Order: sequence, then C-alpha cells, then structure tokens
Amino acid sequence: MKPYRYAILTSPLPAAIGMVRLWGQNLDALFEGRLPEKGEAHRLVRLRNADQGLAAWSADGSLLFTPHGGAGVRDAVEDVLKAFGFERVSAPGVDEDFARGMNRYQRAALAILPSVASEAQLRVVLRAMGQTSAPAGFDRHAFVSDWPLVKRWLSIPRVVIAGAPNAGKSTLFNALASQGHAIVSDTPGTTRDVLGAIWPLRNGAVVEVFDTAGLREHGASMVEAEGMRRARAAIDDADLRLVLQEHGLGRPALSGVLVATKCDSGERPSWAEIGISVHNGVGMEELAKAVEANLFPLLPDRVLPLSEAMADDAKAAGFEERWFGSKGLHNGQ
Ligand SMILES: Nc1nc2c(ncn2[C@@H]2O[C@H](COP(=O)(O)OP(=O)(O)OP(=O)(O)O)[C@@H](O)[C@H]2O)c(=O)[nH]1
Ligand SMILES: [Mg+2]
Repeated sequence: MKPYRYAILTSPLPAAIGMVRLWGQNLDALFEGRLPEKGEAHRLVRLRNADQGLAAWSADGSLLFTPHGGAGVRDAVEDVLKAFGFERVSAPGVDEDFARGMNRYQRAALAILPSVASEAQLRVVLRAMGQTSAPAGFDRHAFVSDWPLVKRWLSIPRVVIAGAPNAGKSTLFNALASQGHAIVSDTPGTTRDVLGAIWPLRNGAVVEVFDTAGLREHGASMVEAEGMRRARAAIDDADLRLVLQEHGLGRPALSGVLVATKCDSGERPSWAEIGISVHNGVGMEELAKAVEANLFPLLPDRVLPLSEAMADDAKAAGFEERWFGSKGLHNGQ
C-alpha cells in the first residue's frame, strides 16, 4: 500500500459538503494555508486549484478535509491528490467513518439530507439522526406507521389552483408566489400554460403552487382547449386542489378545497370553505391555514421519518428511550 492514501467519505453527491480523509507524511505541501496546529479544531485551507474547505486532524493522525460537495469538486480534488501520488483506498465512507455506528434508520435520514428543501424538512431529518430531541407530547404511535405523511414532509407537495375562467386564479397565484408573474385580465381564458412557483408556508414547509387555465365546457378555441388539457393533467397530478369560483356563482363541480373569490366585502357563499379577496386580503391567512391543515396535518415536530421497517431499528437503537423518556408517551394533540 502506498504511504499516501485518501478515502472519499461523503454519501452520494451532490451534498452540501464533501469529505475526504488523507493519510500521509507532510500533508502541508498539498495545501495553501497552514494546517491546524495540535489541539486546534480546524482551519480553512485550499487544496491547490481544486477547492477550499476545512481541514481537521483526527485522532488517528489522518486529516479530514471537507470541501464543497459537488461531483465536479470531488473530481478536481481527486485529480490533485493523484498528481501528488495519492492512492484511493476504498472506504464506503458512510459505513466506515462519518456514519460509523449509525443504524439503517439514521443512514436513511443521512441519505435524504442533501435534498432537504425546507427548514421543516431539515428538522425532520435531523431528528431522525438523533441530533435533536422530540418535544414533550410527541406521540410515536400516531406516526411510526404513517409513512405517506412522512413522505409528504420530505417532498414538496403540489398545490394546483383550478376553476372556471376569470375566477381569479392567476391573481391568487401571483399573490402567493413571490416569483410568479401570471398574466391577469378580465378576459376569461387568459391563462393557457401551467405556471409553477414555490409557496413557503408558515409551518416551515414549502409547497409548489400552480396556476392553470380556466375550465369551461363550451366555446373554447383550440389554444384554450390545449390549455385546459394541460390544466386537467396538473389537476390530476395535484396533492391538493384549490378550486376557485367567484362568490356570486354556484358551487363548482370539481372537488378540492372550495374557495369563493372576490369576496371584497367579506361575503362567503355557503358552498365555500373559504372566501378570499386577493385585492383586500380577506381570507388569505385562512387559505394558507387550510393548505397547511390539509397537507401537513401535523407539525414537523410530530413527524418521525420512520417507515414501518425502520421502526424496529429505531427501537433497537434506543431511540424510544432517548426521545420519549422512560415515563411513557402521551398524545399531546
Ligand atoms: N374585485 C376583485 N377582483 C378580482 C380579485 N381577484 C381577481 N380579480 C379580477 O378578476 C379578473 C380575472 O382575474 P384572473 O386572475 O386573470 O382570473 P383567472 O381565473 O386567472 O382567469 P383565466 O386565466 O381566464 O382562467 C381580473 O380582472 C382580476 O383583477 C379580487 O380579489 N377582487
Ligand atoms: Mg389566469
């Protein structure tokens, strides 16, 4: 075996950071910037032209270098190391190093970590890795088997705004989506394409919200008909539909959260769950709450990213004791 060795420890890239462990004499020569002194936690150094990152000495005398976690950075780091005569040694890193001692349950959470898209998801995943504790009142029994709910927290659900032409769909979309700029006009049949944007909710989760073409039975041109076809496909694909209808008209035929629009003076027809006016803000908070309640009926603190198969591992690893204490559980809902 060569005296100069390295191992890539990162789980499958891309990730926020990469991890490379280096063994060898005189590693200073590789880096621009001084390596940490004895007893010093870490230092920011540059590995030639590959990348800069933190360097820290390990107890076994190896150096842990953490550059950025892109595949391109990893290749550049490997090029530099190979040019200096380093040999790559196999270390299925997650097994051997970073995740040493982790069970299947924690590893699953680790694998999800690079694709975490919201603060709420991060909380779910970090808790799975045992880095934070469960809050008082957490009811394990409600969640261990509720994998679809957990998956929802770990994905970005699709919320589709649907309804008749001119109902106010694009106006609502623009209000919800900070980056969305759908055309709004009082001509029915304005929207043709499906437009998507991120809508951050107050519970820390994010959803993707979609504006669609208005649906009507008759009189649509060919282009509008294609718009409606796309709208229906998006509606079929939705995790949640917001079905909009002007407050003066009857109950819409589509199922979903029924929202009466243009309720500028607070009026709400009996068929509607919520009455909104984007123009003066009526019902907007209620609408956001309804979306949260439908898609995320539980707060992230109440969600365990456990599949049923993983639950046994979690128990075996003593999670129960660590998270719930020895006094047992109670349902704090
Ligand atoms: N008074 C009032 N008018 C509104 C409100 N929301 C939307 N409108 C008006 O309703 C008209 C239609 O709005 P859009 O958002 O384009 O309606 P849409 O449902 O996207 O229509 P299509 O794309 O044709 O299906 C526009 O003139 C808007 O200004 C509201 O809260 N109050
Ligand atoms: Mg529109």
